[in-house]
Amino acid sequence: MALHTPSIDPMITRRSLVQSATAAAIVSTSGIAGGAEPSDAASSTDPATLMWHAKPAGQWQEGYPIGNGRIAAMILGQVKRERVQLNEGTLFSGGPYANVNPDARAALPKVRDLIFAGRYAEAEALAEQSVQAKPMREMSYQSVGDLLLDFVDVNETSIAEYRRELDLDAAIATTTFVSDGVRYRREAFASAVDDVIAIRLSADRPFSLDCQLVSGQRSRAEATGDGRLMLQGVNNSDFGIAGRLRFAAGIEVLPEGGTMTRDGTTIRVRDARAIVVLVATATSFRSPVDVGGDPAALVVRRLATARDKSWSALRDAHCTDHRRLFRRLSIDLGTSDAAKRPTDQRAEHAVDRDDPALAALFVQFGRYLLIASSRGGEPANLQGKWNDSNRPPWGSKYTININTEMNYWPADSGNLAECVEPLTRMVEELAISGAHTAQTMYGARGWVAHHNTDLWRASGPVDHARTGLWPMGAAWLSCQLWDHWDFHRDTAYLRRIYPLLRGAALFFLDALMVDPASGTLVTNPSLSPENDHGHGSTLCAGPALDRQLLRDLFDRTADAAKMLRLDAPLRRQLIETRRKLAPDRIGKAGQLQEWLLDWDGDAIEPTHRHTSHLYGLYPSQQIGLDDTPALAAAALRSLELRGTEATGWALAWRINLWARLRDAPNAHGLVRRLLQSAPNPPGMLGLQPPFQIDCFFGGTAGVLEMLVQSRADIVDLLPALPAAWPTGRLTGVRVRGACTLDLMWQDGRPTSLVLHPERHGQRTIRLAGKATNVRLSAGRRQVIDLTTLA
Ligand code: FUC
Repeated sequence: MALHTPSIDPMITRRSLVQSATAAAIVSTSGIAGGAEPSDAASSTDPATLMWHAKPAGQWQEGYPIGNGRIAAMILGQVKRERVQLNEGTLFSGGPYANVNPDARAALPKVRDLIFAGRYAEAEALAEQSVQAKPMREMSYQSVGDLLLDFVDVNETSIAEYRRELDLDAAIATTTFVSDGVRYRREAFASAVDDVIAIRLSADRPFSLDCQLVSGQRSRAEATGDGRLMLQGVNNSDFGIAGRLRFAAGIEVLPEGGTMTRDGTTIRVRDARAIVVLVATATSFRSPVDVGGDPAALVVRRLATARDKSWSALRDAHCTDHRRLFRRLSIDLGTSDAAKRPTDQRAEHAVDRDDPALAALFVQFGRYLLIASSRGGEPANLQGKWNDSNRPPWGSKYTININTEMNYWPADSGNLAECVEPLTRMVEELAISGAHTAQTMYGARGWVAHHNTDLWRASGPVDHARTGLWPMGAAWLSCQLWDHWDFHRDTAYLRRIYPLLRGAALFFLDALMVDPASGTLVTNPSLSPENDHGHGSTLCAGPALDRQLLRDLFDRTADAAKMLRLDAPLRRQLIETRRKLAPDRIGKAGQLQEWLLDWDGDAIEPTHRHTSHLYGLYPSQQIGLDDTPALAAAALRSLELRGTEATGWALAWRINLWARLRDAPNAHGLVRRLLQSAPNPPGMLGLQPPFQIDCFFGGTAGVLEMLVQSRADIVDLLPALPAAWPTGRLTGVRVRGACTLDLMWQDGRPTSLVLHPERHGQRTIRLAGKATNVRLSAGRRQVIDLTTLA
């Protein structure tokens, strides 16, 4: 991709590209009823938003994920039997339940005493027995099943010109190949407008197809009309919690030409010119306490509405809807020859070959995934919305000691505010369950959540005490929502989340303990996720993460109360309590202490994947080079001690941490490692199961954080720009304080900066130690004079 010169409006070239692509798509696609020849109309003209592979997915993880935020599918691109694996965001095991252990409240004082006495292993044994939730495991996210498309005439031994593409800008997955001289083409997308997955199969000669719906769930498929199948079932029970959800998946097969018959539950189409297959799925889930919906009726209604539209109408509505979000941000970090290769080959060499465009593609892929997995339904879970197993790793649910929050790190900087709504709603529901847990388990007001939750918003401490007995989930989630507010400064949203912040804070006013050794207020029992401090357990009192989270939580709750003119006495109490928390401490290795005591050197795993004690540096802004240089230097030392070997999400976190330390070489080194080694869904990156989605989101946030940072009303330009991206362009990135900006740079220096403020106010723009102040008027585009920063 060519870089635009600074004098050209960056949006102009982009817009004309986009218009010609859309026009081409409209001209060459036709309705369900009309004939259509295979064409290249779906191919994006912009390699900056195109992933492609020269071979089918070997394993499920290498498929292309599509989703409308609520339902999703993995497209494997296989030639003879195409497997389209289906997901519905609310298909979890179990039913409404709460998981508080009735013995917990009585056992907690003893556990606390043992921890204060330094008898950590005993505390852990007792907690394991008497405090951990019942059941000790949560419910897990499930697969609906597979749509199997068997191409009767395709000869697997004669395949040529194979190519599959995921066009991130159109949100369409395409597979094309030639078999025995016949050219096949398949397109698939998940429409948020029509709430269906839509697939169109075509060839340049009449072809035949067998079509089935299969599922590993307790279910039955039946034919419900010509070309119609409906699969209905009940979800699995898990860990003693009965399956109470009903679900349905329906397909509608619409051939153009040829004949259609049925053989049991197999639909057979012969000699069609093209075939459209529509898929809808739903469950009876209405809320964590209501499973009374009618999934079959929903499926029938969605299919009936979609089938009345032409293919091009479905497709155009989908593309327009997706692009409304996707096109808000564009990124160009320069290009190289490597960019011409298939995406998997680029990823394989991400560390040893210069490929700046791959990092830009990664950002757009992260944004694509968020749109596809977090709109209108459940938040993006541990695998986003893509899971082909009924016993997935960690239940493919919500791990809230880092992973779920990380999923939302790029939502605001990536200009996708709508995608946060499912998270906000989940936190609102979790606060209801969490109030029950706070009361019955701790005898405390407010609400509490531990390190995981699921569709049913379970809030007790699950799994083992050494990973699960961490009472900070509500605090972290609430701070994440506050940050969303800070990017937009919308008072209605602040009013909405204030009760969540307030409830999370109230819990700690009741549950904090005085540490007998230091006299400070601490959490107890807790742990620094999921790190064993080397004194018999992970359990401890007052780890750094908890204290940092509490400072944020108390500050933000007090600030919100002030802005909303509410709860003056509570505000004072929060400010008072905050003062009694222990400060961050620097240990004997010059590191930021992970625990209250200087145990970092004793930890069983010194290079542990979690960098919990660096929360204060990122995502929080308590620690920074400008305001707390000594703590920032200690955080840097901790980061060095943690090393560079880590799982995907842990690398992604470290990219953000190095970016906050304005260390471009280290941040960039980890970007390249992440591009090469993160687990995939899309075959973009080397395979490394188990698959988790978080690293794509954390990595996307990290690249953006290297280019622009914001804090209160300060914007830092190119704080960690690596030498490998000397010239580039970023448009539509959002900064805190309700503003987006377009930035161009050349030879490592900004050449153009345009702000698009949504509110009046003062803003400080900084570049490498220089600063300029600008006054902004809401709705008035402002070109910034960069000479003052030269
Ligand atoms: C936390 C991490 C694991 C994994 C799991 C889902 O427990 O420590 O690495 O990401 O969540």
